[in-house]
Amino acid sequence: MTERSVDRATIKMLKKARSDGVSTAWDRLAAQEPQCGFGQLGLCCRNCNMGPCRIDPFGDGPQQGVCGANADTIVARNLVRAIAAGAASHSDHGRGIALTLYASAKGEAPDYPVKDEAKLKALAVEFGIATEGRSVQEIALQLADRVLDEFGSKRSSLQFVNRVPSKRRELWNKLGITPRGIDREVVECMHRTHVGVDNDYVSLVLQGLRAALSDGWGGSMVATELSDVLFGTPKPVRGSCNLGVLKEDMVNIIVHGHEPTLSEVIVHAARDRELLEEARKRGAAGINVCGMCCTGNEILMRHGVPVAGNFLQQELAVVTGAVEAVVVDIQCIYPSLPQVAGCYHTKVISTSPKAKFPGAEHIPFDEHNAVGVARRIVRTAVENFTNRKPELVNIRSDRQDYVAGFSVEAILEALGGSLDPLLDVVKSGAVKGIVAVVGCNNPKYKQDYSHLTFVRELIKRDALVVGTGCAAIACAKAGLLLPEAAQEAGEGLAGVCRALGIPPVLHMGSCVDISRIMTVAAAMANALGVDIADLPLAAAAPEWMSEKAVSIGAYVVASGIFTILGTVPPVLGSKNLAELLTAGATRVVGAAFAVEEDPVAAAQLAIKHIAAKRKALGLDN
Ligand code: NFS
Repeated sequence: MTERSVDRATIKMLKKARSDGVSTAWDRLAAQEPQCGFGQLGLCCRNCNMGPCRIDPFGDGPQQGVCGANADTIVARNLVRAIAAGAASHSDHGRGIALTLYASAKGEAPDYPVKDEAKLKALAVEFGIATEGRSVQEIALQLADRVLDEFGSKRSSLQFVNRVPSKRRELWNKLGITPRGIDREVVECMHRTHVGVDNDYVSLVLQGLRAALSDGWGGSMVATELSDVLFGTPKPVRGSCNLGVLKEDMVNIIVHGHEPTLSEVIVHAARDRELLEEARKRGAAGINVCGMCCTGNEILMRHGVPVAGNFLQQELAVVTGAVEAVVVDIQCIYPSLPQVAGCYHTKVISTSPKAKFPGAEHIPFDEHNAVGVARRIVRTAVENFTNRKPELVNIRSDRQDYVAGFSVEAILEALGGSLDPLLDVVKSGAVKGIVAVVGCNNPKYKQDYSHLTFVRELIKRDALVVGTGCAAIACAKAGLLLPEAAQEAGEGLAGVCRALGIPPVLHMGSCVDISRIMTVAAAMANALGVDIADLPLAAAAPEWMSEKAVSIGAYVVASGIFTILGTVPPVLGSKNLAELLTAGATRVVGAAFAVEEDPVAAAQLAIKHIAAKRKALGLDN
């Protein structure tokens, strides 16, 4: 099992899964092998019913599909559709939050009052909405309305694009990739990739970038900013993580998915006196809510709720035999969960009309009666406690403390109110640069190994790491989110961490919160009067797997940040496209992708890139 993960808790539970006769993602991957070579290269097309078609990568067989599309067109169309799906996922999540704010402002969602009025007002000002002498409700209603307009906007640019340095905005305008409506760019991707529309791979990729930008500077940013308004802007908070956060003597509820709307009220309902009494009557000492994946990140950032693990651990949490309910909403949830749960007493409860799971119990979530639904869900879990099979319970003690909650506002506060101290240590070279490490786990690669190796190599070389998503949870499990982890950092970075009392890896939230990283990058560039592409920054998704990660990578590169992918994307079937993404893009948007599966070599690439940027800025002369 050590070839599957570097995480001890994971390895132990994989052994238990095997002895319990439960198959996991790793087993299903083995059953899929060898995986389809055409698919891996991005060379199969199912976009119309003259197909499916595939291009022979060796040049002996067909080089065109029935419609005449060649490898470049097919690979580009597939890539653009992946970006569209990823952007749609983040953006639809953002829409959900905007609709909740709208309902809250109209008095129709009493369980969601505005928690951060200062942030509401700051955003209102950004959107040109008057705040003087107006009630929170009035401002919230107009802001929600205006943000919802961004999805199908008639404007030529999204509002948050104004955060971007002018040099970059001019570049986007020149290239015709300034994102307009959030929905519009996704629709245009689907239109252009329909049979017989856009067949030029460069033109297709540019639209892909525009859709991705509508995610990063649109849907994701909406999700982050309005979540802060509704649920509070994160501040540094201590918590603990890994499967050891489950408690043998308690009702364990795992909330898994992405939208904080659900998890926030479940956390609340689990503190309800009557439900706690019910739990005690059934012999439980209390109710223990834990997060999983990005929903875990949302509630850990705001409440320090423990996180049971990252993407590849969702089935393993059930394998502990100690989980009464896994409550899911949307995204990154395995369809296999009800099947695994069937081997234990665990109930899988789906809640979103957008995401149903055969074998799960569906309790539809309703933001107008959120706490009522949350209580029903928690009660279902409590009632399930007596069905636990003690002979199948095995919670290992692996747990690790961390500090998370580094929103932009929290970082500014740690710096004493302005970005200057950060810019100063970057200029002095104590911090060489900043690297964003984000994204998933992927069973094709040893779980957490690439994340941790990459991050450790970077902090050793004085690069400050900012993380989100499953990458950040990997760092949390390894103790890298503690201020004490500064001892693993190089002298310069360690000194800065000690002076500010921060860890060398800052957890900035869930995947939509990569928008926080973009906001910081833009603010740094604006403060220095340069473009984002001029800064000593890099990004990496060492173990990515989802279409959302493809969209993220695309908007990060289009924003001017060099991005390293640790798992190979399905684009190698087109030499032209691969060249465009890994080299040509630098000439177009000032940044490109690199693909490097070895995390040590990947870290060297990031460090080299940062050194070049420092030199160009005249910092190390
Ligand atoms: Ni983001 Fe990957 Fe999912 Fe979060 Fe985890 S798998 S792209 S990190 S939970 S969204």
